[in-house]
Amino acid sequence: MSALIVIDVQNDFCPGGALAVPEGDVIVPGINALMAEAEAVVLTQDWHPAGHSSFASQHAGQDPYGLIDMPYGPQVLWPDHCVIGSEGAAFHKDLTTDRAEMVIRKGFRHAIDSYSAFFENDHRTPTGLEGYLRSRGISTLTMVGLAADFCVAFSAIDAARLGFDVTVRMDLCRAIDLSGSLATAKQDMAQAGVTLA
Ligand code: VGL
Ligand code: ZN
Repeated sequence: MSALIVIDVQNDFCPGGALAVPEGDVIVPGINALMAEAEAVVLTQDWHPAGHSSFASQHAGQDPYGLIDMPYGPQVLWPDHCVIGSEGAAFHKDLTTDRAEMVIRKGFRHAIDSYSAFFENDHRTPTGLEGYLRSRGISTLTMVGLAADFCVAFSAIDAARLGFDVTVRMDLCRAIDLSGSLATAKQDMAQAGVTLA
């Protein structure tokens, strides 16, 4: 059985949002069309408490898009975004959410970020998505959404390492592209055995 995983199609990642991904909204109609045909649909939602440790605003002297060392490894600092319950954290208004059987929220622990839908940024703490998919007999995944070079790439690489058959529809993703991060993400995905379509 297969599932479509729609990553973080939220207002803050769309034009006008706090961490806007260029053209983040143009993929919405194509994602809706794919959801209509999918066997199962999972949505992910970036979901941070106010004052989250990934926000540059919490680190004196640091600007957004800088890099710091966290106890679990390097972490990019972001503008405040996807704060729990805010309009920015809501799904894009045109995204059809009715087909979603599961919404998985991530990044809700103050001290650790979570790009991947499977593991937090320590690469150890599970979100529970693996167990959910396996217990439903789902072994084939198609991923789409935002941002291609962060949450989509981390999710796809983790899924491939866990043994899922993973395809990323790059035409239905858009990237932040911080100093070459999109090219690196594509290379890393291909190397992990992810199919880029
Ligand atoms: C994301 C940066 C911070 C993403 C989430 O969805 O790609 N990127 N939080
Ligand atoms: Zn985030």
